[in-house]
Amino acid sequence: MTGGRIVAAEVLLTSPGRNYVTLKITTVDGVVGWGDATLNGRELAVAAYLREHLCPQLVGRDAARIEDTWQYLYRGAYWRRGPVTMTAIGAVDLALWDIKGKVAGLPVYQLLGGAVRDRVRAYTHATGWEVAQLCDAVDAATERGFSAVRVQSGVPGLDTVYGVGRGPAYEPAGRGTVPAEEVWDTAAYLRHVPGALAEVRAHTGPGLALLHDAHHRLTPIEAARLGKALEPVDLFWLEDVTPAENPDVLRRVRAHTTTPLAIGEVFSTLWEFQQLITEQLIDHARAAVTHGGGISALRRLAALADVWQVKVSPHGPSDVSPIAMAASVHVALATPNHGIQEYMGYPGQVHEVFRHAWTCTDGHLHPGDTPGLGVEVDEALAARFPYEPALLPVARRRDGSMTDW
Ligand code: KDG
Ligand code: MG
Repeated sequence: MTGGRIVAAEVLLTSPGRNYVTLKITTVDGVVGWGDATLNGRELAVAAYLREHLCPQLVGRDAARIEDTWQYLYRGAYWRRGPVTMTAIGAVDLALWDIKGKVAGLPVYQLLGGAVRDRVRAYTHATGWEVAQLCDAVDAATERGFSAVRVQSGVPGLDTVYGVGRGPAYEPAGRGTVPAEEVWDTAAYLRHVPGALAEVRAHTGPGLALLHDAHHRLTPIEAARLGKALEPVDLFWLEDVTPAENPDVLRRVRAHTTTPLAIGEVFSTLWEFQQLITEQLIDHARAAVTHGGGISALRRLAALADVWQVKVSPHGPSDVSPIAMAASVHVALATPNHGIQEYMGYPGQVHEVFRHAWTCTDGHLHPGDTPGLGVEVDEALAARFPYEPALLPVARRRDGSMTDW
């Protein structure tokens, strides 16, 4: 049995604490595969792309032909690449791998060659307006067993800072149809962050892996300066230190600092990574398994990265649904050059809507041994949480001009 032809492809929207877009593919044999199609703040665009364009093309196709379907959808659109297109293709890819695993009676990681490690190291987030509060958050993460923690600090004079929340967890997307506006001041950030992270390092001692996300805000020379200033902190990585639209500029950053660099959560394809990997301008490729085109695409990325001693360390905030988290962890378990998996955790009743076999214990993830991806969606419960428009913030400099959020 291969799973047979696809007889239905449907899109579900749900918001059990935050918005998710889910693809459900059903085969003639009654096997159901689940894919994640969530693109934070642009959910309806992907839902429409799937409903209007891909779902009709999926019906009647052989569910077993995963790679052929990927190629068909990628090359077939003519308008290739881009986050909406690639997230939609990623959702289809995940659902088809789920079906293949269920048909084979095997967890997806077994189909990918089997485990190359016993468990997948994860990092989580710690956030604090003041250093003392940040240190408390780091301690709380290590008490939960995490050996790697992303640290985001408040900046004096700024009321909003990327990664630093007002509640216990930081959820950047705000409800409504118009984005919140934040004020950003790079000079204030650069003055404060090296000292704040040095205090965190002094608090933790040398053993803990500390990560920091600059979230695309710096110019190349500012990025170089920050990387250099943070060298004594011995970061595991400095993330999205500058917008990577011009890969060449990473050469300048690299020339000035040995702080490891991680980039790529907003990338959609292998080609955006190509130069960064082949010139070893980054240490960790951060593609999300869905936004980057699915398991099939992430495996190709890992194969390319492995040649250049670059690790694949996928994006995993709460906007990557538990279905995508499952897929990411299956790939991680079976991929030699996997680095670390981001695990922010989930708000509300997400774990009840998406019942998952994967576990997060002592700072490590495991996909479980349920056939397929190991996630089932409780559709009745999902329907009780209707989609609500929500958007990521935008950012302006102190003079009112737009900058990168
Ligand atoms: O939707 C945007 C978030 O996914 C992003 O801001 C989170 O940068 C992020 C991270 O590293 O988790
Ligand atoms: Mg990030």
